[in-house]
Formats: sequence, C-alpha cells, structure tokens
Amino acid sequence: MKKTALITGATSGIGRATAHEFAKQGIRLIICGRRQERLDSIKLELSKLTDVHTLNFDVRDKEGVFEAIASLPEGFKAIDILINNAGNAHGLDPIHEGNLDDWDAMLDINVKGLLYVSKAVIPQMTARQSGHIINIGSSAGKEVYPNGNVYCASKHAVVALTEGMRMDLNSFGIKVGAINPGLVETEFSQVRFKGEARADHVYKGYKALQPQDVAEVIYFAISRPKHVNIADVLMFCTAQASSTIVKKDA
Ligand code: NDP
Ligand code: 8X3
Repeated sequence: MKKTALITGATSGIGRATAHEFAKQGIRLIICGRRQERLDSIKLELSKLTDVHTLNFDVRDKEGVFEAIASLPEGFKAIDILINNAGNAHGLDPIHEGNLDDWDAMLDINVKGLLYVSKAVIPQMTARQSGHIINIGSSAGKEVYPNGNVYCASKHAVVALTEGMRMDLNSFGIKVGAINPGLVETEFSQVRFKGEARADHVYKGYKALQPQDVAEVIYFAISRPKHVNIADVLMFCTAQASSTIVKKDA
C-alpha cells in the first residue's frame, strides 16, 4: 500500500530533494514550509508522480503546527513517515558577539519546532503501533566548531532527541533515526549569512554534498525492511574530513 510522508522544510534544499525522491518512488506527500508559491509549484510538478498536499505553517507557531496537521484531508491523515528537516543556521559569531534573535531562531526552529511537529504526529503512530521518524541533524550535532556555538547546540539537541525518541517509541515498533550531513549546497548559507556575499564562498573550491545526495540516503533509510532501522548516519562530501577540515582547490 502507498505510504504517506510529511516533510518539513520541503520548499528548498534537502527537503525539496527528498520530496522529489519520495515522489519518484510513489510515496504520497505532505510538503510543508512557509513559502506558499514554492509549495504550489513543487506540488504542480510532483503531482505528475504522486498525490501531494501542501501545508503552510511556521514550525515556531505551536498552535499553527497542530492546526495544520489536524486540517489534513482524509487521504493524507495517516502519516507513515515524518521527516523533521525544517531548520537553518542564523549567524556565525563568537558567543560574546552572538545575536539574541539568531539564537532564538535556531533554538525555536531547529529544536522546539521539531518537537512541536513530532508531538502533533506521534500519537497517531503510537496508536497504529507503526511509523518512521527521521530527524535531519548535522555534523554540527556531532562536533562543535568555532563560532558555531548555538547552531551546534541546536543540532546536538537533535541528536539527543533522536536517541530519546527511539528509546521512548521502541515499545510501539516505531523507527527513529537521524541523518547528519556535513556541508550541503543549499540555501543554508544564504540564510546563515542573511544574503551577504560571503555565503557565495562557502561551497567554492570543492564539491560539496548536493541535496540529492542526502535525499538518496534518506530514501535508503526509509526503504529498509521492517526489522532494519538506520539509527544514525554521518555523511560528508569527499573533500570534508571534519567540521573544520575541508580540502579546497588552491
Ligand atoms: P534550506 O535553507 O535550503 O532549507 C531550509 C528549509 O527549512 C526551507 O524549506 C524552509 O522553508 C524551512 N524552514 C526554515 N525555517 C522554517 C520555519 N520557521 N518554519 C517552517 N519551515 C522553515 O537549507 P537545507 O536544505 O540545507 O536545510 C535543511 C536541514 O538540513 C536543516 O535542518 C539544516 O540545519 C540541515 N543541514 C543542512 C546542512 C547544509 O550544509 N546545508 C548540513 C547539515 C544539516 P520556508 O522558508 O519556505 O519556510
Ligand atoms: C550544516 C553544516 O558545517 O555549516 O549543518 O554546520 S555546517
């Protein structure tokens, strides 16, 4: 039977590529984000491959998250796969120069937003005693790097929440895992650097991971047999050895 996946942050980057990958495999999609025009154009494109429903909400809006998920029409109500992907870095500053609004954004979106969406979806999974949750963490959740402070903390929290969810949902037969990429060429750096020119240099001089590379690993994880759970993946482009070691062309 066709499975249904809800993907947050499906308007760009890793989330959008995952929506494409899932659509190719015939998975019914609920694509989420705040930019309605993008949701509409992605829906138009992917509807050639599968059933698509769009949900427009900000993951920071506690009530909005629950209302949006409660509003799902009949054919999309039962969510088999939840991809908690929405998130970003905001700023790259030493802790003593950090911007409070940036800190709020990262903790509210990357941590609390992930929790709100999970809380809105998990009860139906526990009731059915099945489901699969993939949280998109980061290499920044494994290793702190200079000036990454709060973003790294938010992604360390995603790793901790993934482990906690896996333990607490174990008795319900629900799979929980994290995919943790290193540098991926998306709109991530445009957001982190607020459109400043330095965003253009982040992916120069080496071949970074592409959103499709991550989407393929996410699909691999969700397409394993029932008894197999991919619990945790750390993936880098070949040029990257750690958060701070990236081999670039001279
Ligand atoms: P993009 O900026 O390309 O995509 C981010 C997505 O998150 C967009 O679809 C955006 O949608 C959504 N989003 C952001 N804020 C909110 C919000 N408040 N409410 C709802 N949706 C929101 O970045 P990536 O694809 O790179 O990032 C996706 C995930 O991957 C993030 O969790 C990021 O931390 C993680 N990651 C990224 C890496 C990278 O190097 N790019 C590496 C490791 C992990 P919209 O603006 O329409 O709401
Ligand atoms: C995104 C990768 O290295 O910019 O999570 O933190 S990094």
